[in-house]
Amino acid sequence: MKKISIIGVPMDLGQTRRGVDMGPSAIRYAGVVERLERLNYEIEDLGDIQIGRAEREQDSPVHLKLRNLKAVAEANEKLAAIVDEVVQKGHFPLVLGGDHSIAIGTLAGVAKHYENLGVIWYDAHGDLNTAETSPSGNIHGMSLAVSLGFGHPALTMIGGYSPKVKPENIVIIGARSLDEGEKQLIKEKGIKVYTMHEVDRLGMTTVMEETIAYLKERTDGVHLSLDLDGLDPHDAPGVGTPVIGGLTYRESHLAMEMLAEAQIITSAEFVEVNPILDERNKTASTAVALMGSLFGEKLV
Ligand code: EXY
Ligand code: MN
Ligand code: MN
Ligand code: MN
Repeated sequence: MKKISIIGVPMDLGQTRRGVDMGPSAIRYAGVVERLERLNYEIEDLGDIQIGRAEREQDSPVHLKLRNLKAVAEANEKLAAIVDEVVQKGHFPLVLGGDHSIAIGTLAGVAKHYENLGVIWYDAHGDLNTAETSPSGNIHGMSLAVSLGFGHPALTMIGGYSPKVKPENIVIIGARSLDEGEKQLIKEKGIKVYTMHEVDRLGMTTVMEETIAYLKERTDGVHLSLDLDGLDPHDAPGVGTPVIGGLTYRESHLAMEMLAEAQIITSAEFVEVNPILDERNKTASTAVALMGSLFGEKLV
């Protein structure tokens, strides 16, 4: 039987809205353990990683460009070590966020186990900023760039190595809010992106068929980093940086079902669930429903 280890990361220091630290709790309340047990997985819930405190501007010279750098780096080091152990013992790491800065630690823990780790970045955003290009100084908008080796060494060197992932092994799906510096990095590095424009034109079936074929050809494992703001705010209102015109609940289910069928996903994280901004835990429940599909739930 396949074993899944759940790791909660109540991180909110990678951005400025309160409440995303309660994401792991909300996802557990929405029944993640029961849902996956029903699919005959053995679940080990490792609880939550401890997160430090918000820093003050006067205590950190880079605070305005890299908010809470020290605390974010420390938490991600911890996360990387735990994820590393989980992969080592042959379990599937399922990380619950927390803001998207935690992808830095997840990828640091996972990537060393693969020659060519693939990454699906399901997100309204690219998270490809550096301190120089970021309009906000929020590290959750930098996590993919950091994993590519771009950014402050306190972040890029988490886990003791860099980079974690190669640009040609990444597929971004659902993008509709990219900053200038991010667009430039995408072009320069040739990162594969299905913006909402391509999703609209091709349809989710083709997007996923192409994504799966592309990653199968070049990678030996695939990490799914699913930011709930990739979905339309109508379906996932409980996120800190909503962007209209997103992926629907149905499109997202289809994507997860096709990934389950292709059996390519080797680790996953679901991030940016903010219960304070949510409507009756809808976004956490959506996350759990998508996890159900990702792990093989069928309608009949
Ligand atoms: N691109 C903007 C920034 O870097 O500040 C917004 C980033 C939002 C990141 C969200 C979680 O995916
Ligand atoms: Mn075991
Ligand atoms: Mn994100
Ligand atoms: Mn996002």
